Amino acid sequence: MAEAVATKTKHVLPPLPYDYAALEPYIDEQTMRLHHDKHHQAYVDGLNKAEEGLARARQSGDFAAIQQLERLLAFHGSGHFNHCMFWQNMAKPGEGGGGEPAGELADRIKDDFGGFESFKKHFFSASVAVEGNGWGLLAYHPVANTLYVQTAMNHQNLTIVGSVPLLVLDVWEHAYYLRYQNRRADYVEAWWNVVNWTDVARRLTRAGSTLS
Ligand code: MN3
Repeated sequence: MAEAVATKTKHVLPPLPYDYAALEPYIDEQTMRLHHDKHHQAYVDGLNKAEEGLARARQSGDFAAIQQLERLLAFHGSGHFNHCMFWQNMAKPGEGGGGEPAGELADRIKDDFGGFESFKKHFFSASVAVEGNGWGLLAYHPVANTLYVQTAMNHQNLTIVGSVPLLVLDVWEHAYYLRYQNRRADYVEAWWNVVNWTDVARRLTRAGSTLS
């Protein structure tokens, strides 16, 4: 009897939690449409394709393409999940977007970075300095019980295994080029106006932060 191929629900593109124009003037509507509908969709499709390829390999027992399949899984899987978080990490300016963190998140940032302003400088510098395509991340590591600013080349390279991202900033050119052209620093500076700190704080709690 042939072994059944495990079939999983395909990944789907989640809708934005706000209008395409909600992050204006900091992130423009056209960028959001292309970024969400085209770029993010491509990662969803790529992840589904990688998972299908892996399922076929298991079924046939032919693992000749395993190295490429695992690479595609990491790239498109990280691309998909990073973007899911990125949209949630932002909100309309003045209506959830912007301002400063509060509560435990603010306390942790003070403990681990010396304060919000020094965290911002660290995160800003790391994000602007990403070589080529990548991300700036604020992540919590449950083993170290520490927040780290990290960077990712492409979607995943250079990050610390086991860390839980709380806040991610896409610095691929497709995220800002239409409005900011080559001025990535201007985009990163403007982006603080749309950060949804409530969402970031919720993720810290869910990650099991044990500040005491
Ligand atoms: Mn992107």
